[in-house]
Amino acid sequence: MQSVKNIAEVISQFRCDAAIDSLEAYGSGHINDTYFIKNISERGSDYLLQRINHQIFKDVAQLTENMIMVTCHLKQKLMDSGDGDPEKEVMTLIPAESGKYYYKDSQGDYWRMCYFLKNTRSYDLVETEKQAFEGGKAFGRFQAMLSDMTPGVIHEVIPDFHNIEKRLEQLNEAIREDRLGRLTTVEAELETVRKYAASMRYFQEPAQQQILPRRVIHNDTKFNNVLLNEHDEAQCVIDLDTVMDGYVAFDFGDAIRTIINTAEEDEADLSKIQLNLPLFNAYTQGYFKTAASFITDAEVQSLIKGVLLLPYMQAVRFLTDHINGDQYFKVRFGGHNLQRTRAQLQLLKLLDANSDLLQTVIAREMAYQRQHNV
Ligand code: ADP
Ligand code: GN1
Ligand code: MG
Repeated sequence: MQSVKNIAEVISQFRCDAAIDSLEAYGSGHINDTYFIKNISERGSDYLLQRINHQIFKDVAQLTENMIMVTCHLKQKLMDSGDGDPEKEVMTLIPAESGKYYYKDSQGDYWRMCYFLKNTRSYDLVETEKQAFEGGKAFGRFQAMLSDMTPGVIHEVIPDFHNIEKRLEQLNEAIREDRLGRLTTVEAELETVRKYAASMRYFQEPAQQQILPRRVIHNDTKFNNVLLNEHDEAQCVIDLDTVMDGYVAFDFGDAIRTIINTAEEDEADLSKIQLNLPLFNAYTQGYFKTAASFITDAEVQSLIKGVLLLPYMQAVRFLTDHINGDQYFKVRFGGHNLQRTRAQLQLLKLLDANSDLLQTVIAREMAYQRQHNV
């Protein structure tokens, strides 16, 4: 945690009118540090300041360039269509005095600032079908608006981010090193990971790679990365650090991972992890409402594979980090990453057991959208 003095100094480096009333640590992300800056004046803007995790995002200039490219593209789309408010529906970065959209302080930490969108909120756990439906609409629309962006223009700021082969290699590397001697305590989890490995290769297969278009996607569609307004309507997709090329099923799967689960991502009591099917139906409906305009049949077929892959990949990443000594994800207690791993593997088992049913819902909702010609 930074000192408030240091943060005030950082804030002064950005071109904003913030007369600070209060400053509070904000959000529940696992990577960056986020602070909410409340303006003294009710009419003035509030801001969000973020310390970028430079260990993970090694090239902050490229990371920022990605964000600018994506937010400009989205704002332009809204302006062209006249359908929406670019200020409210797309995040806006604030330039620093240097003109760059980030600032490096004397300690070598990187910071960025954006407008805080008033009267919005995000949810770690989805509460209602309306929220799920609106979340689906938001992420589907986000993909739709980026679907004409040329893949390849966005920097790959974290290489092989959703490449399961590489993630399993990283796990094997951690196992070989076993720096902290944790291996003997994770045998059951490793067995489950190995059992599913072969079935998780769908997006690695040349046959799929030929028919599935690479697109600019969000890559971190946890439900708390969409802001809903005071009426729980979709307003803005946030947390654009990981926007990179990938398959649309990754975003669908990662969203479902957090929406369908009745418990938190790190639930210790595995019996509390259940599938909330009405929320799945609602998200899928909302998603196709906005994604039907661009998504191909092959992509629709692949969505269920994303639903299984993303909790699996997340479990592999949490387990790797646990074995490595918790170097990547923030942890709140010893064994946190292992607890997260167990929760994700439990979720995966339930999703796998119900995958035919989920596939039926996907096909039904897509057919409905096509019939109603949207
Ligand atoms: P992290 O990488 O830590 O997840 P986020 O960019 O998702 O960081 O921000 C953390 C939280 O701050 C979000 O879940 C959301 O509640 C809130 N937030 C982020 N950006 C904005 C914004 N522009 N306006 C209002 N709230 C925001
Ligand atoms: C991290 O920062 P946050 O919490 O939005 C991670 C995602 C994971 C997620 C799991 C850059 O996202 O990939 O899915 O935790 N971000 C990065 O909750 O690794
Ligand atoms: Mg976030």
